Amino acid sequence: MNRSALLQAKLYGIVDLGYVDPTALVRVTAEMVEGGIDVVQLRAKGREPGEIRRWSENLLPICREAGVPFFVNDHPSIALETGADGVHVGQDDASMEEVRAVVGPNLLVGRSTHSLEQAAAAAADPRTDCIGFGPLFATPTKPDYAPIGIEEIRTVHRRHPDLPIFCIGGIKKEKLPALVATGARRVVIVSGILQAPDIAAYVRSARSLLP
Ligand code: TZP
Ligand code: MG
Repeated sequence: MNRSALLQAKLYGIVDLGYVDPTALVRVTAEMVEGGIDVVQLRAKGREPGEIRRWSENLLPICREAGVPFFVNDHPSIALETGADGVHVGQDDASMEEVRAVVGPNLLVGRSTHSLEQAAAAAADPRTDCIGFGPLFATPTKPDYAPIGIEEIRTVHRRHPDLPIFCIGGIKKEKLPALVATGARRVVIVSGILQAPDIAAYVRSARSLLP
């Protein structure tokens, strides 16, 4: 899996254990894939590494079969050991040097960014394959972060045309037309997807709103 898969990606879904019971992980991931999700991430804050490794092993084949890149949040070694396509790290996680020392040159590495400055720093580092940019709106999924709004979306895309930028935070499908109009090209939706009564239908419909 290389960075071009991320450039083509539009809709990134996170299977977040804050919303999904472990017993439903496989079903939810399969429904996201069925709906046409472009990237899947497993996010399991505060869970045991052994559990995360097992869940990652369970979800990876579903994504692999569909050609969907699979990321593990926060744990470079689990991403490497389970054969995931990538790892996603935050500003307060390991440096890119440390992450690459674990995962090597081939895994995809994503980094959360919360400002134009952080996006520029990530874009300047060729070891970073994609970024999350947000939270755009307040969200219970990441409650401790101030929303950054949508004013900088156009600027961040203009400044970093070759970097896959995924807008994130408080995005529901109803907001997609306005976000696209302000220059967003790729988005992450977490709770909107995971709380939908029909996950595959929600993903399909959100995906269709991203040109
Ligand atoms: N990083 C920035 S906002 C966020 C993360 C993981 C949560 C997005 O979740 P939701 O439910 O789509 O607002
Ligand atoms: Mg993290």
